[in-house]
Amino acid sequence: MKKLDSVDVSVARKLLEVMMRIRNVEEAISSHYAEWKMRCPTHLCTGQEAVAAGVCMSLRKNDFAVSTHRAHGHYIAKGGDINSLIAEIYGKATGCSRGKGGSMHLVDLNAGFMGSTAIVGGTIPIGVGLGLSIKLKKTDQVSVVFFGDGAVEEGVFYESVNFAVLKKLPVLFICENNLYSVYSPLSVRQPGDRNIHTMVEAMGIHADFGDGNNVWEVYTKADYNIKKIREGDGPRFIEFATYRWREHCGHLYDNDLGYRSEEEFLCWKEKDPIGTYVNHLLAQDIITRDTISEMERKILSDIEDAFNFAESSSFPPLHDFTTDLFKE
Ligand SMILES: Cc1ncc(C[n+]2csc(CCOP(=O)(O)OP(=O)(O)O)c2C)c(N)n1
Repeated sequence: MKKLDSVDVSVARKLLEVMMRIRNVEEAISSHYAEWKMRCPTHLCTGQEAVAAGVCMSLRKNDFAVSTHRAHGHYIAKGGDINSLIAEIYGKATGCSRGKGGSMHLVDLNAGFMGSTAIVGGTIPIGVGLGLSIKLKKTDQVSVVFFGDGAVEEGVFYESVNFAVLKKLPVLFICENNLYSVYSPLSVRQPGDRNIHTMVEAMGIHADFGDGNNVWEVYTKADYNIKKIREGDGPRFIEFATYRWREHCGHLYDNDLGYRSEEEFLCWKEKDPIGTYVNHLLAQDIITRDTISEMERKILSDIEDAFNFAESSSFPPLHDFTTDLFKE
């Protein structure tokens, strides 16, 4: 990391705070999950916090973001309210989708978080449509689309990128390459000599690649690309290499299934985006252990409040069953 000025120092600390918030929320979901009060599937992003935190740091509230089945981190980093998140996972009416969506279907218009979906690739054209709406309204907003490496295997990805390039839309495509689509590694899904960002670059979009476990690298790359998009330079694509720690879907670990080796897992755990960043910040005197503990105390207290809020909220009334549809 370059020598930081005071603005950068506040960004550096905020990046840590956001990553810690995401990690602790996910850990709390994991520890409560077996109580069977959260009755929807959850896809935790533990290990992938740096992409969400780094990309969203340069976004404004009125910028748009859409995400996938693994959406908690993006929702939190975009400024989504954690009371609404936990209530949503509990299926309560106070949830961000009024308890009707669950973990995979988060929407929070106040935070510019325009939706996430269980359909792999499903929100990519929605993010591009939001980009078209920005272009038509002639504002300098940006629409960010988060998706995994698996979504690059959906036809809609190519149609969407092509349309965004053709119309020069203000869209930032962020591919979180965590190597797996459920239990299938990239090696059984794509030719070995291919890498995603160079393949995508061939479609005429600016494409870049970075270490998705290095939050400062994510932030600087995203910040640069977001600035270019705001200047009217058209869409951009960044692939970030990262790794999910927990099972594909659920609150546990699934290495025992044998689809990935313990060595590989441990090697990526060593690259923990939070642990490595904390060491770096401490070594550079950018933060003290006391400040980190203080941050953690506040985050844990917010999370406790969020779980109490979810527990004490009501389920949506039955007569709400047919509201909030596209066509009523
Ligand atoms: C269109 C579609 N096909 C298949 C699935 C089943 N499915 C759910 S998650 C997933 C893996 C997606 O992998 P990736 O996009 O890399 O995201 P990750 O889970 O690794 O974050 C698949 C195949 C689905 N939900 N939708």
